[in-house]
Amino acid sequence: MAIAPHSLEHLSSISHEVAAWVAEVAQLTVPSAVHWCDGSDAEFRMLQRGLVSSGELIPLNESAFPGCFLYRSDPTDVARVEHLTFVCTRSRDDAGPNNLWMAPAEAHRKLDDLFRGCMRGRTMYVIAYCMGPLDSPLARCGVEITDSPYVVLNMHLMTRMGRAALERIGREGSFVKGLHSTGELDPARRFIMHFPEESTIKSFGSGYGGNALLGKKCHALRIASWQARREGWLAEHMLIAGIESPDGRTRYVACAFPSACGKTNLAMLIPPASYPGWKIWTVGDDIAWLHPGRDGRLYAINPESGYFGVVPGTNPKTNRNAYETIRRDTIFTNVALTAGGEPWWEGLHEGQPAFDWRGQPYDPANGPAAHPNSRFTVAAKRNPSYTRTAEDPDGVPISAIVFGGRRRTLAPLVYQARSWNHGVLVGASVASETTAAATGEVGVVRRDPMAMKPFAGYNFGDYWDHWIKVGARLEHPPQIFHVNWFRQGADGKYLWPGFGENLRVLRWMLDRCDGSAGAVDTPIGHLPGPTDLDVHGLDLHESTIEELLAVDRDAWRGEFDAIGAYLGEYGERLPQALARELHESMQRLHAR
Ligand code: SAT
Ligand code: MN
Repeated sequence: MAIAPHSLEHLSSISHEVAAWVAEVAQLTVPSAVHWCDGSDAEFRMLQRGLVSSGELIPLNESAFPGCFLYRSDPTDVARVEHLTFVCTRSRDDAGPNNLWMAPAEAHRKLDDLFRGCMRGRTMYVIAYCMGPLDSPLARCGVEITDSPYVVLNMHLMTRMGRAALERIGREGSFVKGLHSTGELDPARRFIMHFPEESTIKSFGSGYGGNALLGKKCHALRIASWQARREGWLAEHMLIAGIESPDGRTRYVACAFPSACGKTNLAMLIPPASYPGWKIWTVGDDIAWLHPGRDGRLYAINPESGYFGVVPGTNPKTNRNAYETIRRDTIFTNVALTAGGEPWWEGLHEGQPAFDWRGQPYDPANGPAAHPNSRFTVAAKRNPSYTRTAEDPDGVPISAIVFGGRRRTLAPLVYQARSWNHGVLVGASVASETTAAATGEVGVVRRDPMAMKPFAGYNFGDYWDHWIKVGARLEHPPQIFHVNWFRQGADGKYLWPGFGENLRVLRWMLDRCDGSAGAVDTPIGHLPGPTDLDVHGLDLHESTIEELLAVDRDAWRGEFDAIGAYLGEYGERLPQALARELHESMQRLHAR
C-alpha cells in the first residue's frame, strides 16, 4: 500500500512529522488506501459522487435545492456523547471535576485496541486543516485522519483544509493530531478521547458532528483551550457578530450560549423593520478564539469557515439568512424528506414530510419527522450576512462579551456585570436547560459555565483563573453581560419575542459600552431601568417588561447558594478573586 501523498507529491514541504504519523496510523489501522486530501472542488465532488453511488448521500431536489444532499446517520449516533468524552491528562486534577478522566496510558491502550485493523478494506483520508484564516498568526493547524468520507465533506465545508494547510504545517512544524474512525458505530465501543499534553485526539465509533469533525469541539475548544492557557489567550464556545449602527460604526460582540440555544440565529440576526440602518454581520456562529491585542483590546477570530447548525425551527421569520443560506450547496443530516425530494423539518411551516429522518414513511406516532438535533453543514461564504472581516488575520475587536442560558425562570432578560472579574463570576454561574445537541435528558437545568461545560479541556478552576489573568492584561476589556431569551410566564409562553427583536437588547449593551444608556444597580448587576430598553412598537404589556427585568432577591439567594456549592467543588483550584466576587455578590443579596 502506498502511503506517500501521490496527489501532493511535488509538495516538498510536507512535514516529516505528518508523514511519520500517517505511516504509524496506517500500520495500526491497515487501510486499503490512503488519500491525502488536497481540499479542491474536484476532490469534494468526487467524494460526493462516491457517497451518492453507495447510497449514503441522497441528492435533494436539484431545482429547489441545487447542490444539496441528505445524509442519514446511524439512529444510535445523532448527537455528541458527553458521557463517552474524556480528557486524559497525567494528573486527574488537571482535567478537573468538569471532565471525565482516564489515565493517558490506559486511554491510548483502549483506543489503540479499537483502532487496530479497523480500516481494513477502507480508505484512510488525511485531512490537513487550519483553524482560522490561513495567513493569521492566531490560527492553529491540525491533521485529522478519518475513514469517513462524510467527515471529509464536512471538513471541506467547515475548515480551510488541504494543500494550503499542509503547507502551513510544513512551515510551522506543529499540528494537533486527530485520529478518527467510525468503527462499527457500536455505542458500547464509542469513545472521544483528548490528550491535551500531547495535542492529540482519538475518536472511535461515531460519525456525528462534534464527535467526528475533530477540528470543531475536540480541537478548536478542548485542545485549543489548553493551548490558549499556555499561550495567554481564550478558546471559547461563542458566536462573533458585527453590529452596524446607522452612524456607520460596526462593533463586535462575542456571545457564549450552550449548544442549540440560538447562537446561529443571533449571529445571523436580521434587524426588525423598526431598526432601519442597522445590520448584523456574521463572523462566526459557534467558536471564538480571543487574543489580547497590542492596543489593550480583545480581538476575536472564528477558527471555522462553515456552519454545522441546528435545522429544526429554521424559517424565514426565525432566521431568514440561514433559511436562504441552506438552499444550495448544503449537506443536511437527519432531516425529513418530502415526496418531492426536498428537505423538511419541524418549524419550516411549508411542505409535508413523506419520510422521517430514519427514512421510514412519516408517521407522527414515531415522533418528530426531523431529528431535533438534525443539522446543516454549509460554507460560511454562502451566508448573505457573511463579512470579509471573518478573514482578517488580526481578528475583530470585541466590545462586549455576552453569556446566556436557557432559563424558564429566574434570570432576567439582560444584565451587565460590574467589572471583568464580576463578569467571570457571571459566566462561571451560567446554568441552562439541556438540549438535543447532546445525548441525554432534555430540559434539565445544569451548570454550564461560559457554555463550556462539555468543551473546556482542563479544570474549570484553572480556566476561571486564566480568564481573570487575561482580563488583567486588557487595558480596554469588553463589557460583560448575561442574557436570557427564554424566560417563560406562568402560562408557559415565552415573555420576550426574541429573534430580530433581540437587537434591542444588543443595542442597550452597546450603549452601555459607550456609557450612553441608563441602568439600575441590583445585587446581580446593572439592569436596564423601565425606560432604558427600547421596547417601542413591541406588543408587550408593562407587567411583562417588569417581569422580564425583575430580580427576585429570595430566588437569587437560593441560586447563589447553589452557585457557591458548585464553585466549592473546585476546592483549592477556585481562584481567590472569584471566591471574593462570590462573597461580595452574596453580601449584596443579603443586604437590606
Ligand atoms: O455536534 S456539535 O458539537 O458539533 C454541535 C454542538 O453541539 O454545538
Ligand atoms: Mn456549539
